Amino acid sequence: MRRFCSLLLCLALVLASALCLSGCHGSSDPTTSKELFVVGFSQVGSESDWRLANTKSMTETFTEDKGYELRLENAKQQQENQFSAIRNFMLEGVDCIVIAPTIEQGWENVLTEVKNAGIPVIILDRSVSVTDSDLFLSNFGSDFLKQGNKSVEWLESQVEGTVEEGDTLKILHLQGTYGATAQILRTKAIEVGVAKHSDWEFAGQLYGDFTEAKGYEVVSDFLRTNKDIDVLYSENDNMTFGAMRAFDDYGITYGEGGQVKIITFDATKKALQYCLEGKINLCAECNPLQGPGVEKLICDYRDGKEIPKHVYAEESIFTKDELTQEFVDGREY
Ligand code: GYE
Repeated sequence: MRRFCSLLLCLALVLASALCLSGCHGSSDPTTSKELFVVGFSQVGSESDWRLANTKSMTETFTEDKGYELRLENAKQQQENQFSAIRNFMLEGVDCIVIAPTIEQGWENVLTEVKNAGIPVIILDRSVSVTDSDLFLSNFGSDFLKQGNKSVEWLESQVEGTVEEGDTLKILHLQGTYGATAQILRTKAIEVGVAKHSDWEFAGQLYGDFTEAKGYEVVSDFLRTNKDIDVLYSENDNMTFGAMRAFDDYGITYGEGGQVKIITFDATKKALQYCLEGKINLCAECNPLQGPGVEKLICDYRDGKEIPKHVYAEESIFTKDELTQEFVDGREY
């Protein structure tokens, strides 16, 4: 009887540890590092508030008490740094690699190496342009074209019938990192908008690399020779903040009742606050809280379930009318 009991106990233990290893929702023992599921995460950088919130979401999701070890590498916006981080992850034999790619091109080789090493890859936030879609399990991110199209539609609704005969609507376009999906598709939306309306034109298209410092620098330079702007279409909040400081320096008014209408992407807390105060006209949301979604994909993969190739977050656009102080205060990022 005793023997039978200890046999049962052994069986129960084996079963429990198997569940710990494969079940994503149960907790495994954090003291036995062997049981942790190791995720190598190659992050773009720390260029924006959006990015910081995205990194935080990942570190708060993949915790030891939930059975994970997250190895985070900051690429400082350099694709080369991502390649070496990923090759190190392979050498270390991590269980899964999550990549937030800086730009779309150039991934074929390194992803083939990872595939040959048998390590699953999840692409986060932006996308990669590869011919073999088996090089990654899934792409969890945002529909950047939809964000751009919604913003352009909003602009159409605002300016329709307001541009005088013989005049044009002058749009200053601040662009993010060239070649990044967020840049390519937000740019596409406004370029299509400008091509569609004979009375819209670009006052300028400036390279802001998604940072506040660069946004301030290039808009300041621009304003030195040209102040004839009706709209700022800025591909992220931080570049917008930089542009707003440049407008302030030159005494150019913006927002509600101002000279320049501002459209910004991300809708982080600070931008929403400005929107509520009437300093920004439109915030197109881009949700950085992607950790839980990535974890769900990893769980499903470990459970042998079918994984969708693309998962897009639900996102909306905000004007002052959709906002309350309570909503802005409750914003997590
Ligand atoms: O809009 C920007 C960040 O790829 C969605 O990158 C991301 C963009 C985001 O630096 O703030």
